[in-house]
Amino acid sequence: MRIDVLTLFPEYFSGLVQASLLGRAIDAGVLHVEIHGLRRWTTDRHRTADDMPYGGGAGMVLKPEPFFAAVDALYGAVDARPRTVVLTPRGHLLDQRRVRDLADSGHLLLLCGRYEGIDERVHDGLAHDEISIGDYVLAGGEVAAAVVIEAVTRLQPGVMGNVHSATDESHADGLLEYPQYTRPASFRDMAVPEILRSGDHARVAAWRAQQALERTRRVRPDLYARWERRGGRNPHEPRPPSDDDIDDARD
Ligand code: JFH
Repeated sequence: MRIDVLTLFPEYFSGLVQASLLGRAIDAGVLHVEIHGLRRWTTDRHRTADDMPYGGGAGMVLKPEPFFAAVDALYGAVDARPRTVVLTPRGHLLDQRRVRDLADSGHLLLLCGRYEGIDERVHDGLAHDEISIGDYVLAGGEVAAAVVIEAVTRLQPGVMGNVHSATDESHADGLLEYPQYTRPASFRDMAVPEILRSGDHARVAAWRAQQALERTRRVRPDLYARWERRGGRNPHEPRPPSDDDIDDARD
């Protein structure tokens, strides 16, 4: 998979691409990441990428020209463009289903804004999706792009061995994870639950399911309600399509 990033702050990504998961994926040839500094496609002597918002209001908005110039220069024809995603607080909420979908695109382009955001014509003319990583406001799209890169990378074949097939499926059943323990059996007066050391696999499974359920009800009543609505079991059943599935495809 190839992931390109367009950003005013390319240096934000230098540590990331060398970090263990991504670094390994890149070394293994499973992932190719290219970070592009947006200022390269500015034309005035001050390398200006932002301007005041039409209609007034606080802050600055990123100009459209550098984004379009970058995309033209990097990919040329419209049908040669990667799947282009803008990170923005107004986007579709990122969840594991969307991560899976992005991970299946062979080539992603992540557009990172700053200040108050990006000129709407970039959204209209270049973006296939708008994605938010959560309902809080970051200072720019870079951290959100890093989240997407990491989540998508661990789904690439060969990156994780097979550990996520099982765990992600169980997360996909819509419940939070059960508590996990490793040695020692007792640590600072905190003991590992006896059931987990019993070797009774059926009781272990039942205990884990009950723990997951209790935790979900307490911490994530929204997930719990959905889990109940869906019949209270069943990993990964196809669900009826929702409006959120339809992203305005451009080009
Ligand atoms: C980003 C920023 C918008 C406007 C009401 C809430 C926001 C500040 C580019 C993604 C997630 C981001 C994110 C992504 C890209 C940019 C800062 C944007 C507003 C109106 C203020 C600039 C933030 N999931 N959170 N944040 N900003 N307000």
